[in-house]
Amino acid sequence: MLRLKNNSFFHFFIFGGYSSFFFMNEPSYSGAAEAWQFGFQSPATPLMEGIINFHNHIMFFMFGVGVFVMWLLGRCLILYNESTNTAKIDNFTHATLVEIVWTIVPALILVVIAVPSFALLYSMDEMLDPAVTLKVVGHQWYWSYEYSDYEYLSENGSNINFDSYMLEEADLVKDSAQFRLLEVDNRVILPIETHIRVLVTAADVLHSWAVPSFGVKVDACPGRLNQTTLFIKQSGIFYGQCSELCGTNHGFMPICVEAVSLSEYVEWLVSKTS
Ligand SMILES: [Cu+2]
Repeated sequence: MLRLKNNSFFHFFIFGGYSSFFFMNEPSYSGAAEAWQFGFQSPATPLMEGIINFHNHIMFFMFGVGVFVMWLLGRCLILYNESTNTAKIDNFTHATLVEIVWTIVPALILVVIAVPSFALLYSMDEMLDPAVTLKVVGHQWYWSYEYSDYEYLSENGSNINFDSYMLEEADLVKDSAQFRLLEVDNRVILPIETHIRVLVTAADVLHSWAVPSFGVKVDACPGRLNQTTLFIKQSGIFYGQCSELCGTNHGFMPICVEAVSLSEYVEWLVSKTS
């Protein structure tokens, strides 16, 4: 049901709505891909909502332009057919009015697309005084995570850090909601409705930390620290995968984020540090 409310009219009209219609009876919400999915995953951050809205905005123009160009092509095929050449449109070439129109109209369409595009692009770069910092390190072939803000919580001043490996098929709990190739042994725990800074880097080769429901895909480059922001709006389990070809097990280093309430997050922190 969650999928439905997130699809706007245009998205529904074009194709996303059909996937919502057929998959309305999902048992429970998790941020994972589903079979025969056409549209986006449900957005869990304002950024992903912005991305989906922008997609719908562009699709509107894309369909208009597509239909118009196809119509023009069809007219050309009919009117300029060699055997039945009935074209009597001498003023169509070197016609100043037509040339003004087909220069200005596409320019206006580009402006209407560009303005929200830049707004979205710059808002994705915005870092609002984060309350939590998560450091993500890509390895061949697993992720490791560090929470560097909580040294004072532990007695020996150590940070919270752990590795996150994919669970093998044999280790999955039968009849549970675990996904093959997406479930990990140690999930990332993050609080909802909190501004989170994510710092992404790699230890060996290029990786990419990507979670579709968050609208996040950040390259993990060795020797370089990339930054992105997260504001998760709903609790749940969100899956992603490494999105930069990084070697043999590139497809087997999934990302699993568990978004919980702030109080549950604090409980988890305490259990990790004590
Ligand atoms: Cu990778």
